[in-house]
Amino acid sequence: MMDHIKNFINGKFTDPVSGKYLDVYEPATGEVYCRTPASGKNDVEEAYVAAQSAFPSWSQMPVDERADILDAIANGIEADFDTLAAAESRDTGKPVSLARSVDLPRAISNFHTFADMVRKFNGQKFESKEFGSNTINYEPLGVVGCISPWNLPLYLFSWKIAPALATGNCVIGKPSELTPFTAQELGRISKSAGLPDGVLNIIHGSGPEAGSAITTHPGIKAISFTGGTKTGAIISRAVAPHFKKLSLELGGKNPNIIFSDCDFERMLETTLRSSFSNQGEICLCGSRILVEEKIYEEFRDKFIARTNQLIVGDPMSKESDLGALISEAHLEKVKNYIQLAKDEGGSILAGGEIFLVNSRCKNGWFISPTIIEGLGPECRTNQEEIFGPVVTLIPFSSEEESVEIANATEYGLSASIWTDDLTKAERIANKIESGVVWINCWMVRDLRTPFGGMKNSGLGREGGEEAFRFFTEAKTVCIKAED
Ligand code: TXE
Repeated sequence: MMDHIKNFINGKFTDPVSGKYLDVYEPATGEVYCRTPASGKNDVEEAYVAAQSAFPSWSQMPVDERADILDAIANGIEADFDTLAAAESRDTGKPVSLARSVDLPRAISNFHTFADMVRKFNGQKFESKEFGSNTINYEPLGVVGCISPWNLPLYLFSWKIAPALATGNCVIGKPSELTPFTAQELGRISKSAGLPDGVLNIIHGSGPEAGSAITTHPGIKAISFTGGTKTGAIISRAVAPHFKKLSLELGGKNPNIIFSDCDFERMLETTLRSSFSNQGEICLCGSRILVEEKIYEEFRDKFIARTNQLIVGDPMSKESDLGALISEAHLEKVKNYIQLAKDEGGSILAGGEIFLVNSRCKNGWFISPTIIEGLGPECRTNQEEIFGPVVTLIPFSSEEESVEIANATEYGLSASIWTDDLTKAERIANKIESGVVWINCWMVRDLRTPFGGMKNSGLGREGGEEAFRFFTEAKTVCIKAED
C-alpha cells in the first residue's frame, strides 16, 4: 500500500480533516510514490489551538533549556543522516551527493547555530542622566507561520523554524506539497528530542488551501515565507489586513561578474557550481554570467567544455552532477524559456534539450545544462527567473557597464564578483543592488549574517539576530527617577 504522510499536530501524527490527499511524485521517475494530506482551514485551526496552549510554558522555559532541545533536534537529524539525505533526493530529484554535502549539513547547522546564538541573545540597556534607564526586551510573538519551498526542503524549513523556536515562539510550518517527506521526519525527530507537544506543528497541503489558511489566520502573528515572487505578492496582500509581521525571501536573477584579472581556474570551477548546482533550482544561482570582453571567448569555450562534461543522471547515483527538475510543469516552464531565448535571437551553446536517462529514470524530468549567448540584458530571458539549469553569457567592456547590467533587473538577491583587485571588487560591491555580494566565492554562508534580497527579491532579512528580531517584539522599559 502507498505511504501516506500525516500532519503533525500537538505531538501526534494525524490525518487531514478532509480525509483527502495529494499525490507526491518522484521527479527522477515521474511516478507517484506517496501521498500527502490536502489540509485546509480546519487542520490549521487544530494546529493553532495546540500551539496557543503550548506557548505559555515554551516561551517561559529558560533559554538554555530551549537551546538544548534545538541542539538535540540537530543531533537527531545527524543520527538519521543517510535516510534523510536519500529521502530529500527522492522528493526533489537532486543528486543524493548534494543532499549529503549541502542540504543535511545545513539543516543541522541551522539548529545548532540558532541554539548557540540564542544563549547569548540579551536585551539591550541604555542608561543616561537625561533619559534614565531603558531596557529593551525581545519577547516572542506567540504562534508564527513558516512556509517553505521545494528546492531545499529541510534546509529552508529548518532555517525558519529554528530561530522561531529559539526565541520562544510556537510554530505552524508548511513545507511544499511537492516535497513533504523530510518535514514529516522533522516532526518525529523533534518529539524524540524532547520538544513539548504543540510547540511545532506541521501542516501539509497546497498553497491556496493549507498555505492561505495559515497566512489569513487571525491569531498567527508572523509569516516567514520563501518561494516565488508572484506567491510573495499574494501573501503580502493576504497578511496586510491582519498587520502580521512578514518576511519574504523570493526569487533572483543573479549576476556573476567576471574580470580578466581573476583566478581563472577557481572562477571556472565555482561558476559551474553557481550555474548548475541543484539543477539551477537555487535562488542564489548565478543565472547571468557577465564576462569582460578580453576573456569572453576563452571563458565561453572552456565553460562550454566543462558544462558538457557534467553528468545528468539518476539522483541516487554518486556519479550524477545534476538530477531531475522538480515537476513536469517546471520542466515545461524551463523548456519554454529555452524556446523564448531562441525566439529572442539567442544561440544555444550547450544543452537546451530534454535529457533521457535510462532504466528506472526513463520517464523522469531531466534537462541538460544549458548555456545561451547573444541576448541583450533587457530581453525577457535575461530579466525573468527561470530557476533551472540555464545561464546566459553577456560580454562587458568596462567596470561601469558591468554594474549597469548587473543592476538592470527587478531582482536583487545576490551577486558574485571575480577579480584579484580587491579594491575594485569592493567598489563594485558598494554599487550592486543585492542583499549579498560574494567576492571570489559563491554561496559561502556564515549563518550569523543577514540574508535576503532587495527590490523584488524580498522583504526583510533572515539569519543571525535579524531572524531573532523578526520573531520577537521589542519592548522598551524605561525607569526615570524624579528630577
Ligand atoms: O513556488 P511557490 P512554485 C520561484 C521559481 C519557481 C517559482 C514558482 O522561479 O519557478 O518560484 O515556484 C506555498 N498562500 N521559486 O510555484 O508557489 C507553496 O505551497 C500561502 C523561488 O513552486 O512560491 C509552497 O509551500 N502559501 C524560490 C511555497 O508557498 C502558498 C523557491 C512555495 O511555493 C500560496 C521556490 C498561497 N497562496 C520557487 N501559494 C526561492 N526563493 O528559493 C503557494 N504557497
